[in-house]
Amino acid sequence: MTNTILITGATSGFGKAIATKFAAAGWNCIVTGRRQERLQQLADGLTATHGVSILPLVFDVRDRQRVFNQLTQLPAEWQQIDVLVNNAGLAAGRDSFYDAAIDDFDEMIDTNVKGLLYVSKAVLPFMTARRKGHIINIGSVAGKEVYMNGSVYCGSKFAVDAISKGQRMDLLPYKIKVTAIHPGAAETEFSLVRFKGDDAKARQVYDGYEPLLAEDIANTVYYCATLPPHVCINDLVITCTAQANSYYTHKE
Ligand code: NDP
Ligand code: 8X3
Repeated sequence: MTNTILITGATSGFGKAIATKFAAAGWNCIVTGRRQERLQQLADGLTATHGVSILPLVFDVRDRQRVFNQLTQLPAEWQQIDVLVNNAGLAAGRDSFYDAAIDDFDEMIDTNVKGLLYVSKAVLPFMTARRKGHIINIGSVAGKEVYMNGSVYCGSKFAVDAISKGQRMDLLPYKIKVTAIHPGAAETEFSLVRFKGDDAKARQVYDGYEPLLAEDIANTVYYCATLPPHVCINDLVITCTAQANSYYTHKE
């Protein structure tokens, strides 16, 4: 039987690369995001290239009602979700706590933390019913060490780390794996979003070293998702070779 993966935030970056990786390996994919046109293009391209089924679902993970409407009423043939990747997320701004906008705080907490909770809760009954499944949460090195001007983004990713640990313990009786993957700097649309469309500022983040690519994270997710049933990677920190942690990146 064909495997099914659900990936949130698949219109760009890690999520798009994860969908592409799994579709190429013959998995059917549920892909989500807010930008409908991009999702449809991705779905059409993956079906045409790899002959798999793709279900695009447009919703904002912050909208609790829509998350539950969309995910709890999936067509029967899409309910056997083997892997859920909670990837949708963002940083909004890089400002001192004093200067930062409260709207930015809301956006990060609502997306990175509450969105992940809503999607997990909506999908979980399909997994517990089968006593089988795998939740892969995308955290960050920012969820391991706090850096200046990143208090709330870091806080949201510390929450992802803690929630992943809690989910793992609570879901043991249901044989559901929980993996948290914590990437360092990767060149996606992440910095463009963080700096609200300021391309020059976004590019600077990746100057002077070779950052991770979205495909590196997709390969890592694929590795974790395809281990034997008795093996679970619990927690995985991945950076480019030039980066040691949140604080130290060697730039030339
Ligand atoms: P991108 O900006 O390239 O992609 C983010 C994705 O999340 C998009 O598909 C976007 O879709 C989706 N998304 C954002 N907000 C929402 C929302 N409210 N509802 C639904 N979907 C949403 O960034 P990345 O691929 O880099 O980021 C993916 C994840 O990886 C994030 O959780 C990020 O925090 C994390 N991360 C990124 C790192 C990096 O350096 N790039 C490093 C460590 C972690 P749309 O806008 O269409 O809704
Ligand atoms: C994204 C990586 O270092 O910008 O989570 O926080 S970082």
